[in-house]
Amino acid sequence: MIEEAAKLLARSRFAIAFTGAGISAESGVPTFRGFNGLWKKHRPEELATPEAFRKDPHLVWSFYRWRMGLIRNAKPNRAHYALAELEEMGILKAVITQNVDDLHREAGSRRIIELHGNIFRVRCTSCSYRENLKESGRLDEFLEEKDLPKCPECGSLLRPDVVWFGEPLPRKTLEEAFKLAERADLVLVIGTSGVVYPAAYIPQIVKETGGKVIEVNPEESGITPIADVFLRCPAGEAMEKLME
Ligand code: BV8
Ligand code: ZN
Repeated sequence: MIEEAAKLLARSRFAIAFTGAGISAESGVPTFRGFNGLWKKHRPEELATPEAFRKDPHLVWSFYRWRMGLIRNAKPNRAHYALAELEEMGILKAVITQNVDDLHREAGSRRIIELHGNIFRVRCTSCSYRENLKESGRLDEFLEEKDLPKCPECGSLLRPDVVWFGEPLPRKTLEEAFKLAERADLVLVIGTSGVVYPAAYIPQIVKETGGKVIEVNPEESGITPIADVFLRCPAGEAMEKLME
């Protein structure tokens, strides 16, 4: 199977990657399913919503501060680095990710489409203020804070700059991702359960426009039925073998 996947990759003219929480599992970042009950008995789907934030912003902010703390200590793994290398080699044209953990950027990928935002960016609930806490160097102080973070421009409540369940994805980002999927003749799908929409349309668009689908996942997923090659193994191991 690996040989077949390697052949498809070598023959591709416009390959893209589509990644989910599973690619960061080996970096120690729990997947959404991995979280269940992990954080004070809450399920992420309950917390990653505008309703939860309206009802109890303290609870949602402590969930995101806890996750930011966890993710900032995580390092990219072999799978992230392999995608950055494939981009270097001119084989991979872009990484479209559902993840908010910044690990593709840390691994050196350049063309990254973050469909669901980035956990290190915050934005104001009223004005257009946005801040990337890693770039502004305010991440530590932000994580130590216990109070609700306020906008330095207008004093309103700040929120994580991620897309919550029930919220639309940024139109421009989604359009760019769909255009890449239409152009792609191959999509490398790594570590996603393929149940979250509209992100999960990406591999389907590649398939419908005549492209090939290679999936890397230790379990079957919503994408497996359309996969041309299904590598049933963890991302790090599969990507290492693919790069040999
Ligand atoms: C939208 C950012 C419409 C936040 C995320 C009913 C009510 C309300 C909405 C809906 C509904 N039914 C459907 C919907 C739509 C909903 C949706 O799809 N829900 C699902 C749950 C059914 N979608 C939305 O709400 C989207 N918005 O539809 O808006 C709209 C339009 C106009 C106007 C108004 C509204 C927004 C979805 C974005 C949600 N935000 N993240 C944050 O991170 O805090 S999504 C979040 O969950 C993650 O980003 C991830 O993408 C997703 C799933 O989490 P996981 O399952 O953990 O991760 P993943 O799916 O990647 O699965 C892990 C996989 O890895 C597994 O398969 C596992 O086997 C594998 N794995 C494990 N270890 C490894 C591995 N693979 C490789 N190697 C390993 N080592
Ligand atoms: Zn503001």
